[in-house]
Amino acid sequence: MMPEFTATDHLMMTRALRLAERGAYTTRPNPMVGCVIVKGDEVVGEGWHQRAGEGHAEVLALQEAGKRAKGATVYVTLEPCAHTGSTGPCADALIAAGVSRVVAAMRDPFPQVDGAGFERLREAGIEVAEGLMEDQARALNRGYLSRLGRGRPWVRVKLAASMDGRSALANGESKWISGPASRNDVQHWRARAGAILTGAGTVLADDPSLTVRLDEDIAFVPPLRVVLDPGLATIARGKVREGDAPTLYIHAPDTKLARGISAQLAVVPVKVGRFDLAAVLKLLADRGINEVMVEAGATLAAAFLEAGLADEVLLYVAPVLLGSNARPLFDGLNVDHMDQVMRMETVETRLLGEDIRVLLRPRPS
Ligand code: AOF
Ligand code: ZN
Repeated sequence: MMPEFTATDHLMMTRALRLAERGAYTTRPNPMVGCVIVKGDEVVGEGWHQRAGEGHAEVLALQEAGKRAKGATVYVTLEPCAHTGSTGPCADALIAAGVSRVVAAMRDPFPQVDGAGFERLREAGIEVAEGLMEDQARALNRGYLSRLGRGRPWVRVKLAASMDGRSALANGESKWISGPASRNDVQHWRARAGAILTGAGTVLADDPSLTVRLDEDIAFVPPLRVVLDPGLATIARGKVREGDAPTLYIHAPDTKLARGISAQLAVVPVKVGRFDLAAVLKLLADRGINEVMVEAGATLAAAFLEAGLADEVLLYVAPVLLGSNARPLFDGLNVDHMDQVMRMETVETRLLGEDIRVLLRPRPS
């Protein structure tokens, strides 16, 4: 039987979801989790998971609530954990505090939890209701759920285009197509990604740093920079090796690192001169990466889409015309017939200064 939720339940879960979001740049590889404790009609405790290794949302909220947690209702965006990881089981802490009811948005698919948290609470006589605003909770932790459920991160391909759908001039120049609001917006998407992935061609042509540049008061954990470089041709150069963020080079088997250079390396099989992108993503998932942001050239962007491995396209369109000599957004998506056309769904549009940001997802074929 579907549990009935009241307007207050919705309001409090909305609040818990907002709190969870505050961890977007810092909780990885852990999920974002928010918690609100309500006694009567008063909020007596709130918390959100801030960093992997630190306190869980429920524990922080219980600390604030103190004795008032007894007999209270707890709203939490993810099933309370039943395992001892870096911190103790939240289910036990809730039981010890004497709460009466736990409302959770969704089950935690983490193998050591996966229903065991709910079971433990119910065994202790606590009323448990699951599934309130589950869609929103799932959307919040899309990357975490992708890694656990599909064994690969959520992949977001970022692109910047002119109004006529071009990415760069024929000579490769692409600087300053999109405006300052777009460039700042990109920093926030980078901050929430576990990894920012590019190709050797982009390192050579654009020399990107792929670091996060946000206002000083915004805390973030630097994402891993990943360079797909079969022959390790770019290893000794580029801003991509500078700064605080780690850099991982993925190369083809049998490629040797030049003497005197040290770098973080991983090998992935190559098929007809191209990396096996599914293997690249598996490798990143195994390293705890929930979300990957692809910031590469037209060939790699197309390769992710063609392989069915792009979950999202984040497109910034600038009000500028680059003309017919300019380069296309994708190189390698060969479409000759209508039935080969790749159809996408527009999830969201937004005006950023004079640019338009479009978030797209491929339609299931
Ligand atoms: C919760 N509340 O706030 C979070 C949960 O290493 P640990 O101890 O932090 O455990 C990480 C796992 O705990 C993570 O994979 C997920 O299953 C769960 N996260 N659970 O009850 C929280 N962050
Ligand atoms: Zn926990």
